[in-house]
Amino acid sequence: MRDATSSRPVPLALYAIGLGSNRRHVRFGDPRHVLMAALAALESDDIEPVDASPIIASVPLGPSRRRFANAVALVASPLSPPEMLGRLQAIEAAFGRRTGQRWSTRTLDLDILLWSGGAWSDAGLTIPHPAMNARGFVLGPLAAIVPEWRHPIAMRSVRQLAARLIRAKPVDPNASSH
Ligand code: A4P
Ligand code: MG
Repeated sequence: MRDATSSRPVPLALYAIGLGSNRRHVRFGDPRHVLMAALAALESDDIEPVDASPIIASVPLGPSRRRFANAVALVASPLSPPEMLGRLQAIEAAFGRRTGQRWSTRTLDLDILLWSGGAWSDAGLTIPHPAMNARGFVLGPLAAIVPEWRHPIAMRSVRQLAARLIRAKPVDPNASSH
């Protein structure tokens, strides 16, 4: 990837993106297939897929009763965190995500979990994702692809955070995979 105004390479950042779905898509099918389509949709001129976790099935956290499919993608990009959030929201919209009700059933939810620049906080965006350390459906897939990535606030690796969560919840219903 190069800066359009010069031949200098633009520095790339790594992002870990959390994907979730618990609603069928009219074209792509069940939530697992929605995530497969979303992983493909992430790739663009300035978003380069690096790795992707297995897709797991997880019980819903919160009021929704439908099971989720969850996964994590690792991508490299010159985009800033707000630019990346804008891209993710455009992809969510293209998948027909309903907005308005928090934690409602959704076709596609894309969250920025971690960024190689460390922490980011503004009115519309917080990185690391504030809830990630308490969620097996995030830490499990994340540990499958970037176990050594150090959470910049907890100062622990993803592997350590995942192990700590499993110890805290010995029977983790979100650990099951397809
Ligand atoms: N926002 C702030 N930080 C971030 C970030 N790091 N990544 C802002 C993405 N967005 C971020 O999010 C609301 C606003 O958060 C965005 O406009 C953005 O500016 P949203 O995705 O529009 O709304 P939401 O997803 O309904 O709310 P929230 O709080 O993000 O919900 P979560 O935490 O994403 O939880 N159970 C299972 N098993 N699996 C799931 O994937 N997901 C949820 C949703 C609930 N239960 C689940 C799952
Ligand atoms: Mg979200």
